[in-house]
Amino acid sequence: MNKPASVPEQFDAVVVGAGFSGLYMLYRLRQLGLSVRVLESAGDVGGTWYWNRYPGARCDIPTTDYTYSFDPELEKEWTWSEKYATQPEILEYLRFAADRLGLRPDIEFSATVTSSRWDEPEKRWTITTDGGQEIRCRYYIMATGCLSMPKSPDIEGAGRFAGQVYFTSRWPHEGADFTGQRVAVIGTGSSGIQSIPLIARQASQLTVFQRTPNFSIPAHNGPAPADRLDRLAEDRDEYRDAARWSRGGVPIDPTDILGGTASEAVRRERFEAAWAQGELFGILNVFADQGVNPASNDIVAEMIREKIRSIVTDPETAEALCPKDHYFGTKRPCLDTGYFETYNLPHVQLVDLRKQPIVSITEEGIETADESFGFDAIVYATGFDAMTGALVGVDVAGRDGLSLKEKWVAGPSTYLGLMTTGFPNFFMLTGPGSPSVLSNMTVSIEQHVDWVAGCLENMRDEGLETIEPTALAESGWNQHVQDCAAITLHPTANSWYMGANVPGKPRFFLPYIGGVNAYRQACDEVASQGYLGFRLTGPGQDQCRDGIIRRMQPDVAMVLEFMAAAGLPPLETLSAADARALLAATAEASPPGPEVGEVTDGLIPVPSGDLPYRLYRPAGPPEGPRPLVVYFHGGGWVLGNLDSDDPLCRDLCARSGAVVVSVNYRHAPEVRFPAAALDAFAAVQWADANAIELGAIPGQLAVAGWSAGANVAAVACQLARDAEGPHISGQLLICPVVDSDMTRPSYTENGAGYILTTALMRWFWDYYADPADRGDPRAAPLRGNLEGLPEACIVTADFDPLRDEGIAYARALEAAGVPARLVRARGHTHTSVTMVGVVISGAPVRAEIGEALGDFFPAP
Ligand code: N01
Repeated sequence: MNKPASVPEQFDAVVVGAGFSGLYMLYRLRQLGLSVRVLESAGDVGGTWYWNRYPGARCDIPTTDYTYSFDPELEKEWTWSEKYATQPEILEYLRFAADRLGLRPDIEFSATVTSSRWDEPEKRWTITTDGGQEIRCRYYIMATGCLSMPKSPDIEGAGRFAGQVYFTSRWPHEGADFTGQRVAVIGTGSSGIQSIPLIARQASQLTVFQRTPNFSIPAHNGPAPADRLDRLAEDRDEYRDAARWSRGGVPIDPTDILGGTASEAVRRERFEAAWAQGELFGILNVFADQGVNPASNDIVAEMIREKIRSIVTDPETAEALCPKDHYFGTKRPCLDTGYFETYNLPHVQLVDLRKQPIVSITEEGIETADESFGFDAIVYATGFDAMTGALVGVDVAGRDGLSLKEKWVAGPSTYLGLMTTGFPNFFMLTGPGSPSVLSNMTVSIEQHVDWVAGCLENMRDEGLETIEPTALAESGWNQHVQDCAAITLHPTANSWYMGANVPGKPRFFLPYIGGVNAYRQACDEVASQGYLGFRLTGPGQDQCRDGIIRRMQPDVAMVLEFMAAAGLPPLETLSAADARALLAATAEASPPGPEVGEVTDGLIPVPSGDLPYRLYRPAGPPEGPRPLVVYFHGGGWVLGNLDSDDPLCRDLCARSGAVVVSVNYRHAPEVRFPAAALDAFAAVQWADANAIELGAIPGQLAVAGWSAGANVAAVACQLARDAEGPHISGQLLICPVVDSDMTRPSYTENGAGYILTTALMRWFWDYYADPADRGDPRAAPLRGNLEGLPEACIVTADFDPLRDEGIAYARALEAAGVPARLVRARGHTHTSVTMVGVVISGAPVRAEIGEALGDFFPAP
């Protein structure tokens, strides 16, 4: 029912789409007393479940969880018939919900939004539909779904085929009958994998064209899972709450078992249990580290490949069906019913497009590099322009005519996946940068809708008219989304999560992988902090609390949470002996760091006695001497030893290709200032004099250290300069202590909560040096003469009390004519960069450090 274009209708809000998200949004907006119009291009409610009617289409989240949870009454009135419901049943459910909640009067069907523009003076959106209708509204909400814009066929000759053509994503309402037909299916994603077994039942001949084999596990469909039903019956609210605060939106017990350290029996048992259970979040939870650790992932992947080989009788077909070019989970895994078994049927053939690519679609069928196939029907199961396609598919013009498509040309940019700068009052439900497709959609949808409703309610109560994220908040969120992805294996895959399935689409990890729980927490904090990162305006009002909601690297935050949960006592409350024991226990439990060629321990004879050292020699060529790095461990001159920094030394050795000699200098309180610094200098002199014996190139020596170790390394450089030798090629100072002034802003900002605290630093200083000595350049090298020192690489971390003195040292060195490279470890703490094998986001920083170390020496 299209209205004449002349008089724009006015609504408080327009919602585009009447699927799961649009329907609930409408319900919530109505509750707020807003006037709403939902525009839906389909002829009925249902969204994805309206369009995707292909045979075998089902949800792959158990129906106990793939359901609205906002209304207990609604829940009571609907009973799902099976664990994974069919498309008709889910569509029926959404119809039932729309009717039960009386939503239909506010929905206009067969109305496709073609364009929309923001009118700044009026502070309203004007929405235009394909019928020429214009609607004006204050709030414009896209409930358009993540997988709703089919990917256009990108195969040569696609329009030429004379037979029947079907798209899984636009299946005819009357269905398709393939009885007696020769059918081709192109694509083996979820849609292909669900439909192929059913198409095979009808077709006289089925040929599947596979470009990338996909991981799939049996759905084991049947009655809804009894354990979940029991939990729901016992305490529905508790169960739903557990889902809301879970990682994926379905309650599971996250494992802490690591693939690498689990026994073969445990690995097998966990995998078989997940295989038998047939749930996505089960098979993604075999090991805690399978999403981030290639070796752990390989264990799960290989077990799935074993299953495929055991099901498919023809070995060549089985091998072609085994995914090998991506890590398990980095492309969306599938649940199937008899998928692999289908290839055992005599009339079903698999064509491996990696071996024989499609050359063209012809009038009669499909021509590959090796063969010509004749077909009566071709089914495209080729996927979607995911997450952004439906949003930029509408011509959306924000402030000053800014087009969404143009703004996102290099990839989507959002704040919380909910809004984007330049587009006031424009909301996206499950947009890019939110968990959406990585989660149980129904849980994520309800969270988004509730957040938007809460936001609009707040605006109404405060008399505000517009809301828009700031550029800072948005870029901070984009960074966080990418940081979360970067520590996983996901960016390695050519997946639709990465935009890799659509030719020309920027490669950009689209959803938020930090978890439904972490995401909800971030959204809640934004709201409770006065809508941090949003500008809100209204008559006589302009509010903005600008800021970034998540600046810390996600794995660093996890480590801090883990340590807080472990309830360890603050080191500064312990005696030196107890603190050392605690640190030794931590070192014992830490991953070992990378393999190196050779590790030997020895003693350095210095005037004060023998200092233990450990030498690390890189593996592999070239044979012969290498540059030498003398390394000093961290620990505030009180703690630490050769073991505490062993993984870091291995890492430095492996990355730089230098021989690393780690020196255990004497510690306070037993021996106080300046013993540690003098030991360091003596060790450097010894290493220089014994370079040949150490397998090093004479004259190519650098020093390195972390924290207090960086302090003594920096001091050793000053002492060597003053003594006119030995020659030091460079100094690598990781989060160094270079001053005893504890008043810099980083001490205020980061003085508590990030492991190295102001109190702990005070504890270290008190053990190490008398207050009168703390200004001595051998304690505070920043206060010394910096001229003529070796070039430096200084690493500082955002959440380190020592950050600002590290930066000050780099600047002071530069001012004294000493080249100083400053590496800023974004989102890191004082300790996290050094946590080899624990904090994955530290690896790129250490790669940069390794490169800097290499640069100290002449090219080999
Ligand atoms: O699409 P896909 P889908 N030549 O992109 C191939 C959800 N969903 O519709 O991998 C040859 O996954 C392509 O090959 P490749 C779910 O989130 C859920 O199946 O790009 N082949 C791939 O094999 C899912 O992930 C359910 O090399 C071409 C396939 O087509 C998402 O929707 C059910 C090609 C596309 O797979 C999308 O699934 C269905 C070409 N030119 C979908 N272009 C549930 O169970 C593409 N391909 C809830």
